[in-house]
This record gives sequence, structure tokens and C-alpha cells, in this order.
Amino acid sequence: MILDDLGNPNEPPPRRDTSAYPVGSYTEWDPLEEVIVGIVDGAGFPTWHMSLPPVLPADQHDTFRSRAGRPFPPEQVEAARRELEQFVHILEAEGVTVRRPEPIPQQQTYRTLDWTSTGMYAAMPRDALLVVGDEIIECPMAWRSRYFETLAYRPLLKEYFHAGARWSAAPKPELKDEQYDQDWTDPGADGPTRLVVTEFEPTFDAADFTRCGRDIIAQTSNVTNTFGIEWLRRHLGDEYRIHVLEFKDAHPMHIDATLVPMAPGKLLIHPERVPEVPKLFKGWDVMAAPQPVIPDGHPLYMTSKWLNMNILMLDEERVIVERRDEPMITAMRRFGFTPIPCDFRNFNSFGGSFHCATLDVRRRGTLESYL
Ligand code: DAV
Repeated sequence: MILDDLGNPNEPPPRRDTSAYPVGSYTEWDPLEEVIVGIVDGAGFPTWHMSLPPVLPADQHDTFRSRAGRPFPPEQVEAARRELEQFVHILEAEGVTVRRPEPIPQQQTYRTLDWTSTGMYAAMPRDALLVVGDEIIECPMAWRSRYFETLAYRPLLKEYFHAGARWSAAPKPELKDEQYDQDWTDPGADGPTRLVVTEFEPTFDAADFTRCGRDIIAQTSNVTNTFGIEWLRRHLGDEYRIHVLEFKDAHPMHIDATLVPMAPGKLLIHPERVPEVPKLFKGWDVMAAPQPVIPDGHPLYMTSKWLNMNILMLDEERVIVERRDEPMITAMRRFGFTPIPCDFRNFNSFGGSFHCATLDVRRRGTLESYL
């Protein structure tokens, strides 16, 4: 036996099993036990700000400018709400416990020392909260319209804390003008990536990180800066390795429609944004996502059509996919998975799909190395 300086046995730390914790998730694929599913109640166009054009589809800028601070079209919100209900039923039927946030006012103007804004929604828990191991972290989001977003989850966060979870929040950003590149111009679809966030203070969205046990893959984006990634790296400590990868994406925001680890040894990639499989994933089976099939006329206020990649794993086999996305359903079967279809196209309009709409609070598993 090896003894340390104090004469205690120097053994490796115990492999922490998530079953002992109310919050516990190390990967994107361990068996899902509890999940938060977002809500579209009160969802609205945010106050216009220069952080939006770098990521919104070009044909949506005028809509966002003219409807800033007003609700999204009620019939679309209603259709998305019905799809969320279907999604919840499917998850529950598959044995997953589903939790929901509490609506907070979104169209109410709030102010800090430097600026005013209205909110947006509590539809995408994946962006606002990051679960790593037994800890749940409130993210320092770069959009002023998302400044208070985590308040919708506070009843759940308090409950998880009382049950033994570790609950933390990154330093609350100021989001002053210095946080945004005031000279930002659009590099164009093929141009070099030019991010609108500066390194003034740490900001990140959880959706710019994807978890593979001890290895966490990250990207800088129009909401996540190097300062934010460094904060998280130091906060998480030596147990985790954060790898920052670069993709061919002139307008990056969130990694979960670009690089999607689905199971140990199985990786889904965007066929254009990931022209070469990152060396880290050497030896993994890689599938390029099939072309998305969302029709051109379907409103997508905030994203590209590549939301087809934004899937949710229930375990190493079952995967939730959009019901009308036949090419993806076929591709998933061929890749060895069991697709579970769910209608979600109306929800997609608001900027995300199954991965964005969820936060996996607990997946049964232990901390392992997969890369
Ligand atoms: O492809 O427009 C979507 C990511 C949403 N969290 C895209 C990025």
C-alpha cells in the first residue's frame, strides 16, 4: 500500500456512482433517469441587441427588430406546447422522470446598472444550466435577454440542493457594451469566423459543451468566450479535461447541431462544419448527419435546419428523433440505434430540438474515460 505524507492510504478516488445523488450525469448517453423539459409559456422576441445578428438567420432580422419585446405568434406557441406535451408523454412512457420549470414574466422590462431588456423564454434548459457529475451550474449567458432565465429553474434548483446536489453559478456577467465587438461585421457564410463576444468577462452557454465522461468537448462561439471556458476549466478541476475544438462554422452558437457523441465509440457530425473528424475521436464510428428535410416555408426564427442532429439519447441505444425526419430515422437505424419518433417541428421554430429542450439531471453511470 502506498501512503501519502500524512500516512493515509493513497488510493485512487472512488468511482462516483450517480445513483447516490439527486443530480448526476457524466455523459450524453448513460441511461436517463430524470430530465428537465423546457416550456414555451410567455415566449417572446427579445429586445433587439447587437448580439443577435451574428446567429439569427438573415431573413429573421427584420422580424426580430420589429417585434422586439412582443410575444411569439400564439398559434405557433400553442403548437409547440402540444409537441412538448407529446415529448413529455414519450419520455415518461420510456421510464424517465420529467420535471418542468416555472414560468417567469418574459415581456417585463428589467434593468441593470448599464442597460434594459426584456426576456425570451424558458424553452431551452440546455443553454442555461450545465450538469457535470453531481453539480448543476447556472451559466453566465451572453445575451441580455437571457439574464434572468435561470430564475425559471430556481424552484427545481433549490429542491435538488436540499436533496444533496451541488448547486453553483458562474460569476454574474455585467454584459456592458465592452462585452461585444462594437465593430462586428458579418464574415459571410464562407468567411473566417468572427465572434461578437469579446474577452471582457467570462460568458458561456452550456450548449457549447458536450460531455464524454472525463472529457468535455467545447467550442468558442458567439455566446461562449475563452474566458468563460477557462473559468469552467478551473471550476471543474483536475477530474475533467476540457478540449476546445474549432469547426467550419462562420456563425457558431452551441455545439449540439455540429458534434454529437451518441454512445461510447459513436459520433454524429455535421457534414460541412466538421470536414475532418477530430483526432480525439480516433477509432470511433462516425456518421455524417443526413441533409435536413424541414421545408423552406417552415419558420425557423433562430437556427439553421440542422436541428435534425439535435437528438436526445435515452441510453446507448434509444434516441429521440423528429417524426417526419425520415432520413434521420433511417440513418439512426443503420448506425445501430433504436429511434423513437416525436413530433417537434413546431417547437423547432423557437431555436432548438430535443437536446436543446432538455437538461439531463440524472443519468445512471460512473465517471469514466472514453477518449
Ligand atoms: O445549426 O443553427 C443550433 C443549435 C441550437 N442549440 C444551428 C445551431
